[in-house]
Amino acid sequence: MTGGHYIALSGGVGGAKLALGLTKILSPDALTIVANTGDDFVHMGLHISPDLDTLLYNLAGLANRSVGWGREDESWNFMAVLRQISGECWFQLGDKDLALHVERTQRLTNGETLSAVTADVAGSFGIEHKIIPMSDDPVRTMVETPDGELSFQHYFVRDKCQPAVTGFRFDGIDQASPSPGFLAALKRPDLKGIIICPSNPFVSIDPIFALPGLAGLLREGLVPIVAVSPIVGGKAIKGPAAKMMAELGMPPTALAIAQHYQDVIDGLVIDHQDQRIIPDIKRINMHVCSAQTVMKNDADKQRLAGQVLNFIKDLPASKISASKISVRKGSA
Ligand code: FO1
Repeated sequence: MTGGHYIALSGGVGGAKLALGLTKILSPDALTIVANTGDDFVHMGLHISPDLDTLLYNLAGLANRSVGWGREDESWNFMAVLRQISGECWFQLGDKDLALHVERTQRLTNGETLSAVTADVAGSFGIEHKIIPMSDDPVRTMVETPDGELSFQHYFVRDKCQPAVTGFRFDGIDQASPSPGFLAALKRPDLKGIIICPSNPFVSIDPIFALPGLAGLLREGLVPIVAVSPIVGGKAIKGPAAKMMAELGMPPTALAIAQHYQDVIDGLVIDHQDQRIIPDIKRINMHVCSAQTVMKNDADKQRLAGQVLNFIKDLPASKISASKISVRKGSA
């Protein structure tokens, strides 16, 4: 693997799989994983950071691999008593998971940054790779529906993604800055590429790109940006991405993903199942390659990570079309 540094942008479940694959190939100094924090919320007085925690648990080998969030070998005594005393039970907090939320809340209340707390927890879990929040400032994804706005976790967990979405708002984004670790990675002279993991584009990736100043930093870096489509064969592997696309009037296809990211990315990795749309993606001036993007085990994750890195290496910055550079010169 030639040297250089890569940034991976990730939400929860799907993104964490590719992030894990990348850690099997890239050394800790060659990779920075940036997690969406738009899903964060304060629940029963506790600051919960679902995408950061999904990444932490996946990289520490502690994740509940079947459910996709939380820890394996969890116990549920806290929830059992909470139910008994008629507490809020729509959001499941395992006993071991709870310790992380209590400790994080305590340290944030004492004035520590989310980056600092995350770095310490990662170290305690034996994780050597950098997992950092997109921002240390509060950003909260609000889901717009015909009946008004919902906080993300109310939409996703309490209401089980049932409400039709009409749009999204990232509350706090105008006052938020990219986290120090994110800024440092973007400014590294050896930065070779940015990888958008197969997470939900609207609620896991768009909040990251919405950070003020990021477009300008992407222009300065001027490195290839590649995304892995979270839509395979017309549906999302997990989560509400395809349902959201349909509700937003977009066909739930990898081509629609290419169009959604069109002004930002230089290349898209799609699944072999979607090879027939390769000409359509090339027609919108985007590089494309197909791979097995459905990751069922660690070997799949590592293989896909290798294919993404090979793809991104073949996209020298000079291939970034003028239109993208102008967009990256965007107002932000
Ligand atoms: N998702 C659920 O569908 N139900 C839950 O009860 C739930 C609890 C939970 C606790 C901690 C945590 O870090 C994540 C949790 N999630 C739960 C997943 C979470 O809502 C999603 O991972 C993200 O917000 C979307 O990726």
